[in-house]
Amino acid sequence: MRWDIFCQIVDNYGDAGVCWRLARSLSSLHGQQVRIFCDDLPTLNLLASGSDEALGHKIDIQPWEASYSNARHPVETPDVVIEAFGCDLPERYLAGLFIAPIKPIIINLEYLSAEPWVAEFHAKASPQSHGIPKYFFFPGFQEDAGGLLLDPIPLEGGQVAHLIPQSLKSIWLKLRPGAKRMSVFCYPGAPLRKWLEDLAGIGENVDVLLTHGHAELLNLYGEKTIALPSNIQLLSMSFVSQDEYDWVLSQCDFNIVRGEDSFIRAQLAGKPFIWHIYPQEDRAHEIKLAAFLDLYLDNANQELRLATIAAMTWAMPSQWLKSLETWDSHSKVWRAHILKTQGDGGLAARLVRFIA
Ligand code: TRH
Repeated sequence: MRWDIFCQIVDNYGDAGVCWRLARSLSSLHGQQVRIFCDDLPTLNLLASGSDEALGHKIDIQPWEASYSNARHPVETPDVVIEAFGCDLPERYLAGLFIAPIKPIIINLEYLSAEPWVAEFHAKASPQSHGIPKYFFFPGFQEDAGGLLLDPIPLEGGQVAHLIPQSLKSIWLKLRPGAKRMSVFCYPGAPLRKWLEDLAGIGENVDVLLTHGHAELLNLYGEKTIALPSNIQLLSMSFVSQDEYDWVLSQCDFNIVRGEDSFIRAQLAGKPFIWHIYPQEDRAHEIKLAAFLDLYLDNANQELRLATIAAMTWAMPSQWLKSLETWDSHSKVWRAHILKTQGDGGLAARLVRFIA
């Protein structure tokens, strides 16, 4: 089937990251024909770069405007149109669909949430005045929700430790044997400086991998640069491919992630993590975080519950790092749980089945 994915980039990398990961899955795992219309090609190409060549050719990346039909090139009517994160389809593209002999199905792909109400709204029709069938599709953890976008499922860290990506070889040589290893991918509002200073106070050797742009966040190269004792080594990474980022997450003892896609990747890495959830004015993000922790800590003991909730609400590491080992084993149980509940192929597979 032919799929048109509309990807409107609000900010950051997630919109492009999720759309590219979905396109990869539909194309490589489900043999679908995929076209992406995006209003910020440099960001999408950044996320697409690093994926294997063959795939890059199979997925047709187009600028947003290319979706407007014109005299010379009427729209090739797809079978499915995805409005990623509820973006609005261009009027001129829709007009092309109105005259199309065979109408596609429109899918409004929503943001991921662990909140229980998601399953109620999932797969519900959204009647449109133009008569083209449209449905809500809610990603989610619950059985009767739209599932999680997991593809490609990364191998467990231990199995790939020796496969150091070329782009990371120079950094990996600087890592200290026996030192704990952490990666950081958070929003500017995180109390990162205070957090690292508190971590330093614990006295352990920790190598901290700062993902792209976080060294600047810490003003590492500016005047008031952060002065940390030598037991903390800060290493600044460039932006790596999605699969290389998966590898980094799998090789760390602890990860700080954010948004939506890295949030899922951290869980698949089977390692303890902080989810720096995308802050929303009405503090709705706090309810989203609590809903996830209810699922994530469902069968956790009191010590781990308190440690994880403290960490995820930015309590300083000295208050919870002692529970890291317990948390690590819990993370592996949670990874297995995710893979089991998404054993049907997760979001991409459920989408294909929903359309069939
Ligand atoms: O970049 P984000 O903060 O994206 C956010 C969220 O999607 C949020 O839901 C949305 O509302 C907001 O954008 C507008 O975080 P996220 O979702 O983790 O996306 C980051 C993507 O970048 C993910 O696909 C992983 C990828 N990535 C790399 O490929 N290489 C890297 O080096 C890093 C650090 C990330």
